[in-house]
Amino acid sequence: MTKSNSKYRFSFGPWNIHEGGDPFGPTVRQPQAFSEKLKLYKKLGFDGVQFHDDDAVPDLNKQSAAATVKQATELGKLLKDEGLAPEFVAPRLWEDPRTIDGGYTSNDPECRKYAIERSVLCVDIATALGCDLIVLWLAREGTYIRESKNARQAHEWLMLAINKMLGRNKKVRIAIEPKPNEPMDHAYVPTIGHAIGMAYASDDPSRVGGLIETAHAKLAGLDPSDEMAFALFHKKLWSVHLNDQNGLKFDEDKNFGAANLREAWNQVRVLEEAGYADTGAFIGLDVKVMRTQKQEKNTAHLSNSKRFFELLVQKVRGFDKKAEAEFVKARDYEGLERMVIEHLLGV
Ligand code: XUL
Ligand code: MN
Repeated sequence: MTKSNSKYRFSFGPWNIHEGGDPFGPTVRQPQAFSEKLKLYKKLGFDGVQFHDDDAVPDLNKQSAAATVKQATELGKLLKDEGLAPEFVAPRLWEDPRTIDGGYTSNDPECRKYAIERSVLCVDIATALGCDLIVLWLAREGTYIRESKNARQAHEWLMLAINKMLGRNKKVRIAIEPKPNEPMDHAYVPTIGHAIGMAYASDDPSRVGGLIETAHAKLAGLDPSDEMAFALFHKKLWSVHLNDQNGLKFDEDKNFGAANLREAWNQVRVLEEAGYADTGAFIGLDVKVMRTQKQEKNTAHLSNSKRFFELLVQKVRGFDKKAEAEFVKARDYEGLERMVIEHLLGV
């Protein structure tokens, strides 16, 4: 159980401050340099920076591994000077021409080789940054049509890639970020149950866990708080991407709590009950500002989502636990629901 004075630490990725381009229209805001974005973290109340490998080292495909590691080491020092922690590094395996058909599960052995090499380099980047967590969002590891890949074989290839990363540095942990679809029709490892199944089959189950994104769980038709509880039961919830999602459509990355406040409350409730704040893991956000937002207010989604989370923490801590237990004992769930809704409405 999280203590009443436990403090949460917050993180986001530089891609969360973006220019508003979508598949149907161009960008609508000016890009901001990474160095400018870094200055915003503390101002907005965030202590952790989430990275893709090429957020940390933009030219990594064009230079030697040694130059990449050197650049990452320098960035690690800069972060330290700013009082920021690198939360995780994620290999970006979905933009290169060699990953058109996926990386680890591509049918082309040369492409699979590239994906593994890049992932091993990602481990080196994380190490140089002073960070022990790799996040794996398996973007294109899946299919547009079932017949294009052998799914059983694909899981062997996924396992091979995970084991290669585990072998590269014995201190590194891997958190799989499951998502059921988009950009693929069906992605492999669509839920946290699948991810944890992979963890136990790996060379070192103690170093493979998960990151749960609210929107991804909802796209799988699942309740995000139960997904989190499942991972917490296995002691494998190593980060979260809190956001929200309005039904089954594209991955919206809406503000935390903005589509379904009660589901957000339940996510906070599960994290509080499990003592998440005291594990030292971050509350990561993966939120997109609305395309309509003007340049000068392009970080409102970050401060707002953080605020909604903190207000819900207060709500969870202020809930009458004794009355809750009495309703449960009496099996009066109508009464319990009324108390929850009134509490959320501030009645
Ligand atoms: C994609 C997604 C990614 C991961 C990091 O839907 O959520 O941004 O969080 O690679
Ligand atoms: Mn995410």
